[in-house]
Amino acid sequence: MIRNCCSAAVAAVLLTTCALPSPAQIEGERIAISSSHPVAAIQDTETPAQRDARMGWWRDARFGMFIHWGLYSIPAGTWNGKDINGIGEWIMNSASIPVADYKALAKQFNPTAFNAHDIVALAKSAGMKYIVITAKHHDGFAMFDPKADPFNIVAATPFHRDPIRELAVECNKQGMKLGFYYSQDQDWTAPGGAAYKKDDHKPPTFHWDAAQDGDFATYLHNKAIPQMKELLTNYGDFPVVIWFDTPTKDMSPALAGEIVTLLNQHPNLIWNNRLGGGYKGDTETPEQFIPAQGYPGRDWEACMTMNDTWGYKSYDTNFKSTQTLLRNLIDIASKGGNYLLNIGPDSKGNVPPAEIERLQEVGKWIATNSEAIYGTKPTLFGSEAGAVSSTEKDKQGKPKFIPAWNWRSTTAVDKIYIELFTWPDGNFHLEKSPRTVTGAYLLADKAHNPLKVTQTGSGVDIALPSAPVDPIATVLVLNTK
Ligand code: H79
Repeated sequence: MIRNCCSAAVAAVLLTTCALPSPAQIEGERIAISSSHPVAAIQDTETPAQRDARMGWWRDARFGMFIHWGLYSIPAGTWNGKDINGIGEWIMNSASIPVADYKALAKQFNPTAFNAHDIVALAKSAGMKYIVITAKHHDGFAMFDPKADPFNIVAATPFHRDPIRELAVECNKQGMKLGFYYSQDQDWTAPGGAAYKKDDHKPPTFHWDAAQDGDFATYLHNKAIPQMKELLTNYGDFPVVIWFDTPTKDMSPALAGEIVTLLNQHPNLIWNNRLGGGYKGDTETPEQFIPAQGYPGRDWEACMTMNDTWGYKSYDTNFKSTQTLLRNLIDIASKGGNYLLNIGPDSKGNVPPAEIERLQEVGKWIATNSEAIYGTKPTLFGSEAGAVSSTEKDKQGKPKFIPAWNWRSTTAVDKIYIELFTWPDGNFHLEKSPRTVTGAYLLADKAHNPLKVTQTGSGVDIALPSAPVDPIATVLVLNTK
């Protein structure tokens, strides 16, 4: 008998089409199904305990590396001598490059400097716990070795190597997790796959070459689903994540259901909210912004670039400072999210030095302060993140959230971490402490020399040294009960 299920109709659907009706699911408390799907996804049928177990490593991880790498790294933001505005991996679309011309780039792609060991080691040294790489972006070029379509790095380039396999091997060796980004909806070089059409978006995002004409379902059946099958089965323990993107209305509930049937065969897999067809997936995915309060009750991951592009652009040097990147990580952790921070290797496979430098600096901070990031829970306060303006409005006309950057907080069972961005003069003062503070020290101080704690009514004062240990963020640890 199915208990705790929303409606008889959904229960019937579950019984007839769900791939995984195990006894545990039938016995357990069921997570409510929010919309009726032709195929129940694992998120619809698992118990909260099963969900916690599946999401556990991901929730603890907090920091991952996004890699956008593909043929677009060859033009690197320039086409026919013109700089093309916008994000580098969109150049085929933004410059309306004909399919045949874009496909011809494959013959020049020979990234001999690519070194999977070094990339995984870079992620490790940055303190990242997982990598998500573009197995196929919107341009339709596969960075792996699919039998399903010859437009791929092994068959169509002089490189003839599968960087996804090399990364999988290295991730295994170095204890890193690996996930795949797969553009399931847009595929600008496959007939039927140029999914951003006139109806959905303003020019120049509709298809621009007759070679793109075709039927979306045919594209999905002939290319995307077979390739996803190969990605899900040919790489050992990986992927642990599938990162979908840009669903349009072409991805009907029925077509998305076919993909879900495939995903359900991999019960530990985590996938995001961008499949389409009404599926919510596991994670919210704010892109290029950090939500004011996170997403209470939902797992979430902010994906962000270090400069203004995902795929390599030779002239984009607008890199954020290490301070900004690190404070973003802390801000996100304090709101219960993960930070998926992008690198964009060039057409030889080199990671831009500005990216390496920043990642190593972030990693240095984490090496000292990891305890305040991994496996922590969100802030017990909240108002330190900022406040809604009484005068300014955002783009939607709602009161604008103005972030504050004095400090953030993360939480453990018996500790409160305060990540101080602005160094207070003398004391760190908490107006109201949610727990009794029994002691305090600076995390960077290996001796844990106690700092003076003074109770002030319902609040507390912590006496600080005159200067921060790290001007970007110094972590104050409060022992609590
Ligand atoms: O993979 C990265 C992006 O390529 C992808 N998501 C991240 C993770 C993404 N696809 N679409 N979008 C992000 C947003 C779309 C932006 C657009 Fe445009 C605005 C498409 C058309 C107008 C930017 C400007 C790209 C072309 C012109």
